[in-house]
Amino acid sequence: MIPDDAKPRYDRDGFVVVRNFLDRDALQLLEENVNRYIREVVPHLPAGDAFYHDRSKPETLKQLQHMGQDSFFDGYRRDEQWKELAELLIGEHVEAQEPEWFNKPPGTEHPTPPHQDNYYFCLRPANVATLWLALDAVDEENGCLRYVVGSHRHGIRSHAATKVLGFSQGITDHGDDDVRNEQTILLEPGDLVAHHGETIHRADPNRTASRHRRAFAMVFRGISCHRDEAAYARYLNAVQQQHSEFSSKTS
Ligand SMILES: O=C(O)CCC(=O)C(=O)O
Repeated sequence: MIPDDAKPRYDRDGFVVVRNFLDRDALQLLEENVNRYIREVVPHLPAGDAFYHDRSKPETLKQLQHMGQDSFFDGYRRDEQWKELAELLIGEHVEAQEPEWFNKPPGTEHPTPPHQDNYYFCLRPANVATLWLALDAVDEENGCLRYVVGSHRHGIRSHAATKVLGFSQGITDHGDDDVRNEQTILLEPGDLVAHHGETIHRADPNRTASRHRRAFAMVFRGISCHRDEAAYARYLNAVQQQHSEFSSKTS
């Protein structure tokens, strides 16, 4: 299931695709729980844990954070299959952050700005990986991920505030060279892509009329990482500012 060359590819490119990471039963169990969470938990969550394109339209739900507040998802952080892949790629014992869910609902202008996850996490060393599992078929039309190949080897680029709720920071000097070196990641439900915390990535909006682009993700950090607290406080400040700008627009 995990390809033999997963680790060398991840080290070289900053990402690796694992086809059929979850079999049918495991995918079904995950989907059932995501659907239950959306139906039963999401309506009671504070705005910071569930982002909508338009809060008055439940079908425009686009991002869930802090899913570990649910006992299924808290336990899922310790799932052996996910942990095994994360440890292989990161090269040390890991711990999982709380699960997240990302959607691009059809007919919404919701791009993912180019960014590096570790600009948000502020972990040193950057022994951190995001494991992102497709729940829908993901392609160029509905907003697949696009990675700048090898970009995890060149450090953190300059970021600044974006206008995209859920992705508060984007790379300021992202340009043609980055786009030329991008690889698009086309996935079927149950396929997974893992990326290094410093790999530059982005995604276009969903241009389809009716297909969602749902994904479930967990971030794993090596136990040797520590957080640069000063950098993290600056990041949290920027997030807070973005959220208050969004709530003053919608209230
Ligand atoms: O789902 C997306 O469009 C972006 C996800 C992402 O940037 C991440 O998981 O690091």
